[in-house]
Order: sequence, then structure tokens, then C-alpha cells
Amino acid sequence: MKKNKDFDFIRADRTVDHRSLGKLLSEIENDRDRAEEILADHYDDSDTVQVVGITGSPGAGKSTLADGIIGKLREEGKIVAVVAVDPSSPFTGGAILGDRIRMSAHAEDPGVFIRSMASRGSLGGLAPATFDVVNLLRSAGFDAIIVETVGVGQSEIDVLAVADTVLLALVPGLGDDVQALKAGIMEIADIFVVNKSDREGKERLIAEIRMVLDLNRERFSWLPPIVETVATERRGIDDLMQQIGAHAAYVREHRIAVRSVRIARQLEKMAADKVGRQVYAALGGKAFFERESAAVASGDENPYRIVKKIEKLITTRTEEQS
Ligand SMILES: Nc1nc2c(ncn2[C@@H]2O[C@H](COP(=O)(O)OP(=O)(O)O)[C@@H](O)[C@H]2O)c(=O)[nH]1
Ligand SMILES: [Mg+2]
Repeated sequence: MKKNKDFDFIRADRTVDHRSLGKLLSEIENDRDRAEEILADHYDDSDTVQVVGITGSPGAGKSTLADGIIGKLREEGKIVAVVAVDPSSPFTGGAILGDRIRMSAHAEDPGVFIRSMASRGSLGGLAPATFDVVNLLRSAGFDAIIVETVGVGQSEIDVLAVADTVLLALVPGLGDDVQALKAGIMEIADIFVVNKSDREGKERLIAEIRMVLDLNRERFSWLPPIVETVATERRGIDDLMQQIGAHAAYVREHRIAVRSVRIARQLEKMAADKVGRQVYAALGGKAFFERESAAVASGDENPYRIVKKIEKLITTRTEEQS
């Protein structure tokens, strides 16, 4: 049950208070200190909320799948939040709005809250603010949260730090799937979704996933199921919902073990981010790096001596403070 009854953005009539929630999220997205302050008081990781992460290559059908899942959750009367993390354009720095439009069937639904966020860039992983946003939504009274991430680089791994259940969307006939499976992506999926299974090559893809799963069987206490879908036609979504429910039951059963893995990943990120920001500020920010890089470039310094210098500066500072 929700511990923080005073921190609830779902009204008595089961609609989302979009205005207040949107305002608060903008506040915490733009100010990490404010985020820390608010979440230190209101963090409420109750396990009545299931956070479902959807990852997979661009175009795999993540947004369309999300749309189908939202539809089912709404039929069950659940209040849903969606976080769509898009690659930020290197030119504009803004989030692409495509996902918001693709999920527009639900954009007008007062029981659905959709938030688009920019990722740090395709390889940089999820921005630290993503953790704050998902944690705030976890605490805000929703029944379910869907996080759609770009299936590229670090963001795929980072989704493990925020989601209870990770769906990996794969598409038949692309030929590079085995590569992806080999590259260690197996560990991230709780459920494999073979989307676009109206296409050629479905059997082969499924056989390939099975093979990799079999090879790693002893590593799993939860054996990830493979679900076939045609998201555009809402085919297979019932099966998918059933597997999402089954995984939720598994997570509840192994509550502490499963949750501590997720929380450990998140804490490590948070700690590194916090220390990184403090060190950056203590050194004097960008100017320090510009100055030292110029010194290296002109041959007066070397990066390893600079790192030692940084260590010394930080240690002295810490000693002075204590
Ligand atoms: N044929 C087919 N097309 C699909 C299916 N699912 C999604 N699509 C289409 O694939 C394109 C990319 O889908 P989208 O959900 O935006 O993918 P995302 O980039 O992973 O979010 C869109 O044009 C969808 O209509 C499917 O199951 N079968
Ligand atoms: Mg999308």
C-alpha cells in the first residue's frame, strides 16, 4: 500500500492530475538538487506498482507494443504512466515527439500520463533524471508504469535499473539478431517479444532465441518466455499481458532478491553521478578541463599526471572539510 498518502497525483475519480504532476516533473528534471530533496521525502517503492521497460532497436515496434499494453491496462481500470526516452537530436537537443504521436490513442485519456524525455545521446545511456522521473512516478500513485527506451548502447542496460520487468522487442528477418543475442543482451530480457511476426523469418528468430536460452539455462531462475506479436493488429497482446503478469508474480515471490539487484544498479549510478558532479564543480567546471587539455595537447602535461593532480585536489578538499 502507498505509504505517502499526501503525495498522490491520482484524484478520487481515478484521473491523473496532469497539471501538478507535469509541473513537478519539469522541476525535478531541471534541478538535480531539487529532485534529491523531493525524493528523499517522498520515495515510495511500494510493490503494488509494476514498471515495465520496453527496449529493442529503433523501429522494432516498441511504441506500438506500448500502445497495446496501455489499452489492456486501461481495460483493467489501471492508471498508467508512460515514459518515452528518445534519442535527443544532436542538432536540437530536443526529444523526438514521434512516440507521443504513436501513442496518441491514449494521449487524451485522463487515466494515462505520457512523458517524453531526451536521453543523453544514443550511446550515453539514460540520463540520471530518468531515474528521478521513474522513481517519482512510482511514488505518485500509479498502478503501472511503462518505460520505452532506445535499444542502443548503454540505455538498454540502464533500463534494468528502473524496470521490474524488461521486454526486449526483436523483429524477424533482420539477420543481426543473433549478433545482438551474442552481445550479452540475453541478460536484460525478462520477456522476449518477437514482434512483426507477420513477417518472414519468425521461426528462425525464435529458434535462435531458444538456442541461446538453452545454452544459458542454468543461469536463469526465471526462464524468459518468447511471445509472438503483431503489435499493429494487437495480435499476441493478451499472451504478452499474461507473461507480464507472471513475471510480476515471480518478482513478488522473490521480492528482496530481485529488487535489490535493480536497486543496486540504480544506487551505483546515483553515487557515480553525485560524486562526478561534485568533483566537476570542485575542480572549477569546464574551465579546468579546457586548461588541462590544452596543456596536454601542447605537450606540457600528460593525462595521467592530471588525474593524479585531481585526486590530490579532491583528497585535500575532503580533509579540509572534515
Ligand atoms: N508489419 C508490422 N509492422 C509493425 C508492427 N509493429 C509495429 N509496426 C510498424 O513498425 C513501425 C515502427 O513502429 P514503432 O512502434 O514506432 O517502433 P519503435 O521505434 O520501436 O517505437 C511503425 O510503422 C509501425 O506501424 C507489426 O507487428 N507488424
Ligand atoms: Mg518508439
